[in-house]
Amino acid sequence: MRETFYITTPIYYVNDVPHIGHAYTTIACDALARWHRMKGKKVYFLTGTDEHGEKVQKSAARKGMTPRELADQVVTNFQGLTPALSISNTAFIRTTEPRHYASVQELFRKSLGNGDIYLGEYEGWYCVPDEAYWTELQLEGGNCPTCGRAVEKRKEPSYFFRLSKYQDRLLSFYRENPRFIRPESRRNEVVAFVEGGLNDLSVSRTSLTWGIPVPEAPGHVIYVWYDALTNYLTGLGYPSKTEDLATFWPADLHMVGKDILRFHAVYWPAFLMSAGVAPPRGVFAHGWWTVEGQKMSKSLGNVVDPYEMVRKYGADAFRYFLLREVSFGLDGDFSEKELVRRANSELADKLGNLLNRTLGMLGKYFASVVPAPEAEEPADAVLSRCGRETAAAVDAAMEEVAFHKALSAVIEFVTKANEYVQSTEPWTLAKDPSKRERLGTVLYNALEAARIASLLMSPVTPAAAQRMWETLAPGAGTVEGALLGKNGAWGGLQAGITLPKACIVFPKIET
Ligand code: ME8
Repeated sequence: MRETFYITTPIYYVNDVPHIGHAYTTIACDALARWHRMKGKKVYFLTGTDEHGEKVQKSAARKGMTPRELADQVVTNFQGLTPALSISNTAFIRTTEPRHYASVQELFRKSLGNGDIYLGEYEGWYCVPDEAYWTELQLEGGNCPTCGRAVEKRKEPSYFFRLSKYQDRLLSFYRENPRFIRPESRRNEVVAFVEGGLNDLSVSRTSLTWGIPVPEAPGHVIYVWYDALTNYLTGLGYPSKTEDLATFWPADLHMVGKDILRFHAVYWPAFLMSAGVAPPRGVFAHGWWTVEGQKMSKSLGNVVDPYEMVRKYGADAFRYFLLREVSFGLDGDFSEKELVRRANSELADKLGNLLNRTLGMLGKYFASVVPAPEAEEPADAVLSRCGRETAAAVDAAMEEVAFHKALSAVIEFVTKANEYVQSTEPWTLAKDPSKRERLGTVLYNALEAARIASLLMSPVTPAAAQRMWETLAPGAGTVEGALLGKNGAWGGLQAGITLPKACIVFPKIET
């Protein structure tokens, strides 16, 4: 049976337009989805929108719309990210879909039935923008500990989830699954939080109407995080026993920002354990972007619009920068100047140039027909070994969700391939007819390095990789459909085919 891989993005609130944070999570998931497909796995990649809750209700009221009208309008901005950013998601889920109501209510009913959800009364400090209650102790300077904004005292009848009961089960789950929470530093934070003791969690609201009703409890609406997390099951068809559910659950990876790790790594597995559903296999928390050294905020007017970045630089360069610039998991600083510098010096000057200059020489010396490689010299062996080692290094990096390592390995390989061309001097070989075989071998190897690089880059720069691929492997299908095992071995470039005289996949970005 084919191995499977189920990856999810958080579902995004429709009270706002997409920004770099949304683009980042989605692009990271897309790169992983593409990589696992290339390894021959059957991949399910889910993204979508979180449409209930107080934030959306309030935003809509401010705009004089119903929450549904606002959701219908804003969702198109998130759905539009798929083509704009070259995202290969399998499906898109909206929490306002009837199938999701059925799913959330079923999960909730399971825990009501076994007593893990009970009716009580909630009193606490509520942060409206974050939709989170805090205890007196958790407040920082009287404000919300995550966003720093003012909180308000609230009291209401509420259903509670018996989270306290799951403390030990969660801790042993973390122990038995050391890779469940990544990166390691975040895992330690979560473990410490759970070790500190868990309070039961309020999972319904009476103060709110925009949400999924608690089954058989008029006036109670299910807490937006309980609703939202369940999307990962709904997407596969839960509660119906669908083939997708049997094939892809438990999820391999929920990719999230560091601010929403606790919901995914503590509450979500506990809800599932209570309902008798297996918890996911992994949660990875990435860091946050500042913009030119400053916190991104509407009031500063420095919110990065992914659509604008794509218009200015293309999706490939934007994707590349986000995944190349920081050690995945840590915070980073977004700067357009840095984006342009990296795109020009790494993508255009190194990768693009390797292909284009070699095609130029092939045109000049071999009428663009790929020669068969002849006797191998030490420099050739070094290059092909480097190609094989790079593929292995990229694989290891992608397994540990370290995009920056994968990309720097590919760029290093491309740099070596350019040095190979520089040191073998095809232009000198071309002057000596007795060196014709050697010249052919050198050009073959340089093109082969570009072919391998295009395959390894394709999860991150899919459009350029496709152009390189159709140039170097005509008739081999799309790079999206390529398999590492079948297409990634050194020597896959076909001799005897005619290639174009030039191919500029990464034009220099003018500033
Ligand atoms: O949290 N840098 O939705 P959301 C990097 N609906 N990532 C950032 C960021 C920044 N400056 N700002 C935000 C929600 N993010 C819930 C999720 S899932 C069941 C429900 C990331 O629209 C943030 O970390 O607020 C999070 O992963 C995503 O954008 C959230 O978006």
